[in-house]
Amino acid sequence: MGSPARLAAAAAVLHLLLLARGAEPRRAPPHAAGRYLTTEERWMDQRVDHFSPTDHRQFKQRYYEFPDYHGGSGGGGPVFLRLCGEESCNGIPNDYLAVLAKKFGAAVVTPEHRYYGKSSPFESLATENLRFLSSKQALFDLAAFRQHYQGTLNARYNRSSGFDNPWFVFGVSYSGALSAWFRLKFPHLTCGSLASSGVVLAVYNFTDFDKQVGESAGPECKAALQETTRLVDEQLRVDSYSVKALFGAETLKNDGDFLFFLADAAAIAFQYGNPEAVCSPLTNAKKSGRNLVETYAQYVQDVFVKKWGTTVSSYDQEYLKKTTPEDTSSRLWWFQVCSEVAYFQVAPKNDSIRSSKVDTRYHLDLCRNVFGEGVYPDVYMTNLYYGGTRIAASKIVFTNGSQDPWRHASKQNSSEDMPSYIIKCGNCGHGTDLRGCPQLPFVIEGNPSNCSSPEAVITVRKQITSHIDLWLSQCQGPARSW
Ligand SMILES: *[C@@H]1O[C@H](CO)[C@@H](O)[C@H](O)[C@H]1NC(C)=O
Ligand SMILES: *[C@@H]1O[C@H](CO)[C@@H](O)[C@H](O)[C@H]1NC(C)=O
Ligand SMILES: *[C@@H]1O[C@H](CO)[C@@H](O)[C@H](O)[C@H]1NC(C)=O
Ligand SMILES: *[C@@H]1O[C@H](CO)[C@@H](O)[C@H](O)[C@H]1NC(C)=O
Ligand SMILES: *[C@@H]1O[C@H](CO)[C@@H](O)[C@H](O)[C@H]1NC(C)=O
Ligand SMILES: CC(=O)N[C@H]1CO[C@H](CO)[C@@H](O)[C@@H]1O
Repeated sequence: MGSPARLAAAAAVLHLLLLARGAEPRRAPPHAAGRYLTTEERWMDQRVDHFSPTDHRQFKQRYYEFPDYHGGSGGGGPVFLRLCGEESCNGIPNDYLAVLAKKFGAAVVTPEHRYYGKSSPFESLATENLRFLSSKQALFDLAAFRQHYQGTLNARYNRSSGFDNPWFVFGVSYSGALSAWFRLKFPHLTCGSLASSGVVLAVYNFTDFDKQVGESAGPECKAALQETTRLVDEQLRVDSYSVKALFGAETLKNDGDFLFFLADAAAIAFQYGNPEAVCSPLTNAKKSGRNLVETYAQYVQDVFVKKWGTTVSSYDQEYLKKTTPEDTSSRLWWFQVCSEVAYFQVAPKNDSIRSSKVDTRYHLDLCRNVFGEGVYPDVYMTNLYYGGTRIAASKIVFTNGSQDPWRHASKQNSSEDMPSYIIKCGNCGHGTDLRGCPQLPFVIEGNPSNCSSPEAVITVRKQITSHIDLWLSQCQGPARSW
C-alpha cells in the first residue's frame, strides 16, 4: 500500500481496496455493466471538523444506496454499511457483499471517505487543508451518516423518528480497519463488523510486509526476485537513466521512488492473488539463463502497469507534491500514512526482497518533501487510541488471506468475541472473502472458483455468515446484548 488499496486500470479497474504503497488507489473504474450494484450519487452535509466547538463549516459527502434487497416488514430489515476506503468511491461494487445482502434482506449504503473522490472539503490539497483528514474524523462522519440515513429510511417508511434498523458494517483493508474501529467507538450504532484484511495495527517499520512477500513467493521465486533487486541496484549505480527507461519509469528522478515502484510491482502480485504473474516469468528466465532485469521489466510494463492499471506518476514525489492533482488518492493516502498509520514498507535488515534503499529514511524524507516539516506518523498515539491488535471490542470478524503481505497489520489471533480467520491458499490475498481470487482483474461476486483452494474461501464465508446471523439476531429489542 502503499495503500492498502490500489488499482487503476486500464482495462480493468477495480475498486479493490488496495493497499499498496502508500496506498494508492488506482484510477477510477469505468462503469462497466455488472461491476456495480449502483453508481447513482447521493449527498449529505457533513461537518468539516467534528471536534471543534466553533468551526461549523460543512462539506458535501457523496454516498450510494442500494435498497433492492431490503426486506423485513415496513423496511425493518438490516442495513449493511459498506465502507469505501482510500480511493474515489464510484459506486457499490457487485462482489460477495451483494450475495450477503440478498441472503439477509439488507439494504446496502456506501459513503465515500472524506477528501477522496468527490467528497473533499477543499479544492486545494495543500498540507494546511489536510488537517481534517484522519481516521478519527472519518469515523465521526460514519456515525453522522448512519444517523442521517436511518432518518431517511424512517421518513421513507413513515416511521417514528426513534425507529432503528439493525446495522452491520463491512470494510476491506484500511476501510476494514475503519469497520473494526467503528464497532469499537460506536457499538450502539452497529450490531457487528466485518474487518476483511483490516489493518488495525499502525506499524512504523513494517518489515513483516516484505518478509511476507518472500514467504508468499516461495524459495525459488524469492531468490529470483532478490537477484533481480541486486542487479537493478547495480545498474542504477552505473546508468540510472537506462535502467529506469527499461521499466518505462524514467520520469522517476528519485531513485527511492523508482525502487519503491519496483518493490510494489512484486508485492501487488501477491496482495491480489496473482503470484504466477510475476513468479513464472522470473523463475523461467532464471532456469533458461535469460536476463532477469529485462524479464522483470517486461512484467512491470505489461502486467503491473498496462494490465492492472498502475500509474508510474503515483510513485513520483514531484507528482505527490501537487495540491490539485488529477489523481488525488495517492497524495491523500500518503498524508494518512505520514500523519497517522505509517505502515512504512521498509526493507528488513536481512534477506529482503526490496532494495535496502527503501528504508525508514526514504519514507521520512518523502513525508517531509511532500507535506513539509512536522508531518510525522505517531503510531504510538494511533495504537493508543484504537488498541492495535489488542483492540478491546466485540462482535468483529477479522479475515486475512494467507499470502497477503498486509495481514501482519491485522488481528490474526482469534477470540470468542472477535473471531479471526486466515483464508489459506496459494493465491489468497487482500480481501479474498469478499473478492475471490485473483482480484485483478475484478471478478463479479468475488467468485472463489479460481482460488487455489475454493473450499478455504467457502468455509470462511460460511463462518462470516453465521456470525452476521447471530449478531443481527442479538441486536434487537430491549434484550439486546453487546
Ligand atoms: C407514507 O405516507 C405518505 C403520505 O401519507 C403516503 O403517500 C405513502 O404511501 C406512505 N408510505 C409508506 C411506505 O407507507
Ligand atoms: C525503525 O528503523 C530505523 C532504521 O533501522 C531505526 O533507526 C528505528 O529505531 C526503527 N524504529 C522503530 C520504532 O522500530
Ligand atoms: C539472514 O538470512 C539468511 C537467509 O534466510 C539466514 O540464513 C541468516 O541466518 C540470516 N542472518 C541473520 C543475521 O539473521
Ligand atoms: C495476539 O497476537 C499478538 C501478535 O500477533 C500477540 O502480541 C498477542 O499476545 C496475542 N494475543 C493473544 C491473546 O494470544
Ligand atoms: C478462472 O480461470 C480460467 C482460466 O484458468 C478463466 O478462463 C476463467 O475466466 C476464470 N474465472 C474467473 C471467475 O475468474
Ligand atoms: C484463526 C487462525 O487461523 N489463526 C492463525 C492466524 O495466523 C497465525 C500465524 O500468523 C496462526 O498462529 C494462527 O493460528
